Amino acid sequence: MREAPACDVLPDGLAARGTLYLCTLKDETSSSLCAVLESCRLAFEEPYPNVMAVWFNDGELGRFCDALEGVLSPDELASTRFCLFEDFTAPSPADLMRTRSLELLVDQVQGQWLVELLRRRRLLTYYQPIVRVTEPGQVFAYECLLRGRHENGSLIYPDRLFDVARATGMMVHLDSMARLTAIDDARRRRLEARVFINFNPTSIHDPVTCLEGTVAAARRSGLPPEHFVFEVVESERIDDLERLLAILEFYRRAGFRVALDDLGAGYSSLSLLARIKPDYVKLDMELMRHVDSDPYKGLVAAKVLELARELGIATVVEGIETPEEWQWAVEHGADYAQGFLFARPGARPPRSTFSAAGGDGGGERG
Ligand code: G
Ligand code: MN
Repeated sequence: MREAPACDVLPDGLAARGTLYLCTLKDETSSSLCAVLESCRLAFEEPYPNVMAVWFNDGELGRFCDALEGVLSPDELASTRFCLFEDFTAPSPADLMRTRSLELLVDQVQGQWLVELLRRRRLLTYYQPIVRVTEPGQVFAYECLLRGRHENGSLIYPDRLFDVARATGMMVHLDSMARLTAIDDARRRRLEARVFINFNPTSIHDPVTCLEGTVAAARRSGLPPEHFVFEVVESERIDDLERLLAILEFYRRAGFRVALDDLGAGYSSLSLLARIKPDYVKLDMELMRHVDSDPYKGLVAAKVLELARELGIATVVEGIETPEEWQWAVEHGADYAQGFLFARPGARPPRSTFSAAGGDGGGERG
């Protein structure tokens, strides 16, 4: 297990030049490694069988790790050990304690890319409207969706950002910076509508220090706290309910609202709904897809809406793509809706392009 990282301090970068020692279990792995080293034109020698000393300079570690992809199997990556030195001296016996799996080096090198991205704040917010089900032409709120930007300007999608962050132990950093980016952007745009901001509680070890930055940014924004709704994502990964409750309590005490995201997806459990009593619950798009024509989904979704109503929790149906799905939401008393039917996410907060009167769903209002 990695140690809990500090939320606001980015991990140190890797040495730019030095010596990399590699030690493999098998001769075949060594041969594959030598081939990769040669293809990268790295200078190396084999002081012992299956031990390689590699001299690297600026950028070469990155090229080496990229070149490993698809050459070494995951098992080989995991079983090969490495040790890194910032100079060109030979290791001492004490350095045996410092060897780690090559898998981790690849993670760290990938993480370098993310460290740079975060340092240079190459993150931006996309917006997707959330509408009142009975007034689908009016924007009630926006969900803030994270995007990264490559140096060449092309977009990086959140799945990729979060995969790398998870693999490199940088979830706290990415998640916290995503929240700050969303809050600052909302402030700059003086958004009148509420903003829903995703947050990943699995990345928070200490709510007070980790969330202080978020609370301070929201206060600085001058927007009222109830303007911000924090959506708990990946609730299926939450193994410590007490900690989650403490985090939500912290947000609420600061005047924010909270939502439970993706209910009905994966393992996201109904019991969480009753335990955490969020202000909003979002029904996952997987559950809503063809909800109007799939009797099983229709029944489950209707029951979730009923339960939320009894608990006094506002409901948001996600991923609405067709007038029929929207119509179902009207008939079953969902409060709010989000989805491509109304608008796709955009860099500038989009309007809703679907209205009850103009929609080809018939235009009746429930
Ligand atoms: O899990 P969460 O609610 O944060 O998911 C938001 C994601 O869902 C965004 O990436 C957004 O692009 C996508 N999304 C939003 N509305 C729709 C929709 O109607 N259909 C599909 N397929 N994806 C959607
Ligand atoms: Mn969400």
